[in-house]
Amino acid sequence: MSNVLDKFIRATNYLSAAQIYLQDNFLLQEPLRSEHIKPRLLGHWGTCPGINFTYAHLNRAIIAHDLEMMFVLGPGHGFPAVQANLFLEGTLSKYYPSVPHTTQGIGQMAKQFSWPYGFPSHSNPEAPGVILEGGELGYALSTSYGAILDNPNLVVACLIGDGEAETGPTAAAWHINKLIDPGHNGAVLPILHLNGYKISGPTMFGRMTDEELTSLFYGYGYEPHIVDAYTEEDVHGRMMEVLDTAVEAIRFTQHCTREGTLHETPRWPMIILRSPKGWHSIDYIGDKKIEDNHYSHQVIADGAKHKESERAQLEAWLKSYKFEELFDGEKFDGDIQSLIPREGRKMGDNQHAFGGAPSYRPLNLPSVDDYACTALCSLTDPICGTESSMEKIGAYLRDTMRANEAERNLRLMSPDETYSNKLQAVFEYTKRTFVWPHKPWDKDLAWDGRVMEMLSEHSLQGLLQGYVLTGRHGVFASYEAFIQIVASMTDQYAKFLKIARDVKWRGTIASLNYILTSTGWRQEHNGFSHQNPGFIDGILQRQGCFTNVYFPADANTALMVFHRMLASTKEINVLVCGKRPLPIWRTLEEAKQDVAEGVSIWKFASDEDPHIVFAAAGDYPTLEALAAISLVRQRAPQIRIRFINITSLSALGIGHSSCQVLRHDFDYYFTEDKPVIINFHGYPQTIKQVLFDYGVDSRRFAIHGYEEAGSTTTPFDMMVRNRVDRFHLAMEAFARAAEHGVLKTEEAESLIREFEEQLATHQAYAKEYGDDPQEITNWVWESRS
Ligand SMILES: Cc1ncc(C[n+]2csc(CCOP(=O)(O)OP(=O)(O)O)c2C)c(N)n1
Ligand SMILES: [Mg+2]
Repeated sequence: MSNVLDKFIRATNYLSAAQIYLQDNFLLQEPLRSEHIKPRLLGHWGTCPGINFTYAHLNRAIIAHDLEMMFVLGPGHGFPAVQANLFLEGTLSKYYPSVPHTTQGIGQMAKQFSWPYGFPSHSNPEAPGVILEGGELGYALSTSYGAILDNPNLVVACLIGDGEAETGPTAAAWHINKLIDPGHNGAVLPILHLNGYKISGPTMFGRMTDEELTSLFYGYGYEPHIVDAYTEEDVHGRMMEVLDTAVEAIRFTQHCTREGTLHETPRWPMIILRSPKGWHSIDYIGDKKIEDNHYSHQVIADGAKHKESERAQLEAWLKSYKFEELFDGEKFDGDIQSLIPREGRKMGDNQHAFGGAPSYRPLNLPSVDDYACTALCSLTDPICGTESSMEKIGAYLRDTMRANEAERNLRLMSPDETYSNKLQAVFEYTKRTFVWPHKPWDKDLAWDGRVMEMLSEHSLQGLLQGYVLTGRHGVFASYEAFIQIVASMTDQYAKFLKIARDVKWRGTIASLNYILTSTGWRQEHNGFSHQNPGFIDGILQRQGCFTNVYFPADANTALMVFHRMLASTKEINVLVCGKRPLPIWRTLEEAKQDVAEGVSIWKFASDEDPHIVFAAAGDYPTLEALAAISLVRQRAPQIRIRFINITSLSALGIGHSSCQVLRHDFDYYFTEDKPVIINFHGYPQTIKQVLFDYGVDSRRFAIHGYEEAGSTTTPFDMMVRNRVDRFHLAMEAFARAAEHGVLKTEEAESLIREFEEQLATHQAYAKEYGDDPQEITNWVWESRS
């Protein structure tokens, strides 16, 4: 078997190197000349041999144990190795008929690698079987764990770079084993690729002793197995033995749990593969140590096109694989073919990685009508008619989980915040998954729960990506301020999605859905550190028709948004709203329309032929804008006002995604020439960028939003400090009305002075009593009869 494995690895090593260097003479049938070498050598060699070694051994294990296995590669720069294996197993030709399993196909694959309009240099969504780019390192382990949730027969072999393992996200993700119930989930087999080096120096893990490594990973809860290519006489034998042991351990743990005979904490296997970086390549170039050193990371012998000596070294190295013994120009050696798993078992063709049926099934969504709030904002009673959007969503999520119980395809990810974000209704149906020991006083914990709680946003994001990319549904609920921790991961996901959406053999997947709550406007008790509406900016920068940011103004609208998010596919959706009770402004029917259209004129707060337009995006900003309209109407009734609510912003501007921008043209809502006062949940700059493409006269727009002002203060003072409160908005309206001759200048100045005094009085009140005046807290909308 060692000989068979060796041949397979020689073949994939050769094919990996051929991709990096060759634009011709792909089988080295002629002496290697300069013109055979690509003009721009772009790729990474050092990690490839270890990947090829691992992939070949995994193939053997798949065949021996009839495993349903997927491969997740952490260091995505090792893509030549993945591509070589996809080619060898026939998956590449299946999805790319232009790359047949022939000499010509080898040439195509090699020439097109890292070539303009060819194959990318890193793992990518256009490669079959890939669910992680691995360009930005650190996310392989959490993504792998996401893939095996609710896939009881799946094993994900996850290869983690030892440099990658230094990242915070990977460091945290080792703990995800504590959330994996072997009864209902598959297993991740982590393989730490300990090649000792990263780009330009040694790795921390590479210089740890076996004992230190074993203790570390044992402490994380794993059973570590070291395969040391430096010391093992028979490294193939050792790797086979370790893989067999690992597979048996996984199956035993799963079997016992499923039979109800495992009661202790499960201990999953993991593998530490100690092998030289750039294994089996060039020892030295001049006096520079290449193999087993960081110099093998990228292209070695990068002067080969122009320097004869390096070309000779490159040629000798490539010839050392004796590829001609492995491929006769038509077919690969029988031993190599014997190591290719049967159809349905090839790692690159694992159907979980492709979305679509049968992995993806739409959710059974309960009717939203049953959850609608019917008491609209009352004229006199400040309490009646208020509802918490989050409590509504919690109830809806609970029942959606219940409605999909048989499918087991919906999970909530939360960094320890299900309760504090008021989504705890889900615990009437499910629990937080937690497999490590429970104490009698623990609450809402179970081995098998639909809620994944871990104080590691990176881990949750990775879990969600892995879960969604393998066809299931999930929601990530976070404090708005702290979701920024994963902004870069979301960016990377958005890149993946942007490309994946156009790959025809990738099937439907659910959208990646975020609920951002505990928003900055009600962080008066936590203060400045808990205010950060920046995440939405990143989402709105994503070009394309697949990102939405929703700002539901009340619980009915929040419900409709949430329903839309769960039903949508291949998008990134962000729902932003508070968790405390707020007035209900919209019937469910109106809310439906607001969400469908993204922007709407609220008739109850609007006059015909307005002098001024107020617009708001966000629940607290909407409330303050409506309160401002009330004030203006009381003090200057001659000013006619229109109120517009913006429920959705997307990359293309105001309105809802999929490139359907607005039902009517921009001027229909915002008029051609009237002043517009926008009260926005996030940074004013965000709205400015959205407005730019509408070609508006910016002098017409006054944009109020979060101005980075905050502290431990009262809720209303938090608004005032950022000038999004009713008084600042009303003052803005008076000033604009005066500019347009709707209000006399002296009258406007007098009103502005009066409101400034009011603000000073409120501030003094807050300082003295530590709270807001009742008339602010208990304000209710009074309609004009
Ligand atoms: C988060 C992140 N930081 C930095 C980089 C730049 N980078 C690319 S490869 C690499 C070294 C990776 O080392 P390792 O994980 O050991 O990979 P291997 O040795 O298998 O090539 C670095 C730092 C990156 N891609 N992602
Ligand atoms: Mg490394």
